[in-house]
Amino acid sequence: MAFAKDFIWGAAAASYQIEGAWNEDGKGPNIWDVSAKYGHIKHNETGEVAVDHYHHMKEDVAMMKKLGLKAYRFSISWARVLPEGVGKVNEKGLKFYSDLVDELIAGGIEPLVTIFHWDYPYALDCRGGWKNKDSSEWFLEYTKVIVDALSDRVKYWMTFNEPQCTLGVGLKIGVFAPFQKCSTPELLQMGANMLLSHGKAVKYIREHAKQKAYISMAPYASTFRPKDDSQEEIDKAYEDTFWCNIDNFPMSMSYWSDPVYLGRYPEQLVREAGDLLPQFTDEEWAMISAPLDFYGVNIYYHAGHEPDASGYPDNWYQGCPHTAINWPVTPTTMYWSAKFLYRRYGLPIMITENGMSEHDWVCLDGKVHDSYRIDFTHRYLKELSKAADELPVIGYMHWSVMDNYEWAEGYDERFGLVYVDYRTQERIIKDSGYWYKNVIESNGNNL
Ligand code: GBH
Repeated sequence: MAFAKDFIWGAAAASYQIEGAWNEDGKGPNIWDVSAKYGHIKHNETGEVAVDHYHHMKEDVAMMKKLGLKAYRFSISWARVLPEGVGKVNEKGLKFYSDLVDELIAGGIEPLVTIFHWDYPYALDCRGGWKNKDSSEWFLEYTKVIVDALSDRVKYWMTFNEPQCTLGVGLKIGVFAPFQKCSTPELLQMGANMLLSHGKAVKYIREHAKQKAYISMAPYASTFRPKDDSQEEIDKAYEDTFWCNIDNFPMSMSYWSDPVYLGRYPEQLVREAGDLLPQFTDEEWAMISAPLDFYGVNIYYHAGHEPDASGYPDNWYQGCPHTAINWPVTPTTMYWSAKFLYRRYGLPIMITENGMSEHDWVCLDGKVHDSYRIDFTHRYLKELSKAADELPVIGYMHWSVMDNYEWAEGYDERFGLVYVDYRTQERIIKDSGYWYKNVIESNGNNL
């Protein structure tokens, strides 16, 4: 079992979850800034301060160096760069990311940029957000600004983080900002605008990046586990994994990935949506499905079917290990997700997120002994290593580099390799952080 010599070991975070400084240096408000505190989120917690990464950036990059990271995946706050979403550029905001990139490169850490990780500018939301027919042009304008400013140093670009959450969780079930419950025709229109945004961004990066760019999306995997090793069960799990119809499309994998990687909508959706399905011109399809360089994917746990006679879905059982946020520990999702995604889309896989939440605390000796996170990551990485023996896997980003704002869960759930005391902003590397450093140093050979 071996990972490639140039395997990219890293960790990830996202702007709204770590930066804070929500109204400083000219930043405009985003949809979380304006609504998180009004009863949608546990304890009404917000990212106004978060872990104040905006003011601790150098210290945080130094910490990443200490962890031995080879890469850091972060996202850019659209409204920090363009306070109104379009129009006037906020040079101070842009400089923050430029400085971050410089700091990373000086520390030997590869920057991986996520263009959009959920913090949509409020000014654009007021103009209808993704419903607006101009929304893909807005996304393009934003992409231009950051690509022009950073592509001399940034090689890796991911357009959307988990578009399933933007459309499904934010706009269908209304659990994430902007907390809306839109109709099916509206969701199809918004999804189409997001796909088109992806396409326009990819085209711009390809034509204007100042060096060769490596581009992907970063959806999450919801992969079913085959009941046994027979080809029949494997095929069944594969079909279920990519199932997409008029009910589940926002949260499905294939609604996003089939257009982008295969140049078509999933068949069942086409049948069921009929005339409701927004059409693209040939030119638009060409942009949406322009070849990408790898398949980025966030992997947490196996999807489960409806509970059977046992009372449990098939990703769970009585006494099943689960993390603090109540997600089952299912390491084989690493293997099966990589297998299925490679079978369908044929591109090298990069794990753009994987990790677990716990309610860690600082022990009497001043350290954070998170043995469960070590065991969790060890198990998942062994499955990834098994996949890497059978297909190209190019990198792994642990979620998260440090504890942060866990969206609707507020600050209760801790995902970091580094503990943060939210009262003092003190950072303490957890046992898992030191363990991960050893994994990186041995290129995974000690797993
Ligand atoms: C990611 O969300 C986010 O990118 C990140 O910002 C967040 O902090 C982190 O992970 C931890 O939550 O179809 O049954 O398999 C992950 C949220 C987890 C939601 C996996 C969908 C799969 C459901 N996703 N989940 S299933």
